[in-house]
Amino acid sequence: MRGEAEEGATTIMTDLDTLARELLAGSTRALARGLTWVESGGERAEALVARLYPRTGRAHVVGLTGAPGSGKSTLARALARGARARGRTVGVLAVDPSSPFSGGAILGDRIRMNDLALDPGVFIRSMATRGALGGLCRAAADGVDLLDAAGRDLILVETVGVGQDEVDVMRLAHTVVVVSVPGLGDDVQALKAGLLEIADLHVVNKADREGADRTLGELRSMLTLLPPAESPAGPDGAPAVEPWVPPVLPASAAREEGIEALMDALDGHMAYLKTSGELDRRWRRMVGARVLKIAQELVARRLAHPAAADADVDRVARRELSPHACARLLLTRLGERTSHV
Ligand SMILES: Nc1nc2c(ncn2[C@@H]2O[C@H](COP(=O)(O)OP(=O)(O)O)[C@@H](O)[C@H]2O)c(=O)[nH]1
Ligand SMILES: [Mg+2]
Repeated sequence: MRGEAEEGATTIMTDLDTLARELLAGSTRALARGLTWVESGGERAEALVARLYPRTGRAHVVGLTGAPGSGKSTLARALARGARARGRTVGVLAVDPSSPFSGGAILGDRIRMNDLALDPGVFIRSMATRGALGGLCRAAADGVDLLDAAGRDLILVETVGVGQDEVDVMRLAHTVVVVSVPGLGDDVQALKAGLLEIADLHVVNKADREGADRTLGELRSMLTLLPPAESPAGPDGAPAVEPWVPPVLPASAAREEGIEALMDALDGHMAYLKTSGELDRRWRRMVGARVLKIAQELVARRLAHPAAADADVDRVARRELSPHACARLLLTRLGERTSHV
């Protein structure tokens, strides 16, 4: 938690060059400060990402998604420990789209993850962007860039698997892990949220509980109903590689069971992405989606100044202009304005 002393100390670091340099050198304080910048967005966040973006591309970005309470945070912590045991550094971004009123939950996450706080090789941060249209995705992607540039080998992005925004956050990951728990309800929920389609890996967490085997079986048979993945051609005309079949793995994050197998599967997926050439294609899709999100956020924020449209809307009210023509007019004007929003 930030106190006055730290605030005071960090103000001398607000200079972009210093911040970027310290972040690249691995300073966790600079990382924390930078994440606060990208959380609030705006000009300095853009400038920081612009500075760091060329230094990204090393990390394996893994998305963890699933219903609230399925154990994503616990799993992130277990994976962080496992990765540390393999000599890797870790960054965890818990992305929370909720309103200002749910600050308690965010704080709770921070406290639960505290036992790893003494290891500088694990950096954990909850991120909230309050009500900003598309801002969640933008901030999450920027946060991943910062962690990547700071040299974190494994980046875990945790988000509740409800709503389009969160599915979009998962599209920023190389590997998407969908977390379910024993019991049918959650599988149906995953299906509803379109999560089955984006899963590269399934974890049935809380396998210490009754019914885990049944859930594993149900999930596996549900997956056979999905259309088969296209067999990707190898890079440079190499023979086609077998399509990836998402593994369904049991785990008990709380007891740290099944974590090694899960880490092997994560490595296996990255190896698949590389050998199949899918990594480049996926990366292209990832940045494409990201650019679009940023553009959407910019447009949404500019349109959020209703005064700019007042005169035109008056004309619509008088039926001098159609609503469609007015909307197009607004967009044209947006393109003409160069001001930073
Ligand atoms: N029995 C059992 N409980 C777990 C396991 N993993 C997490 N939990 C518990 O489930 C609750 C929700 O966990 P949390 O990680 O906060 O879930 P999240 O909302 O998905 O991040 C907590 O009380 C955890 O202690 C597990 O493997 N087995
Ligand atoms: Mg959580």
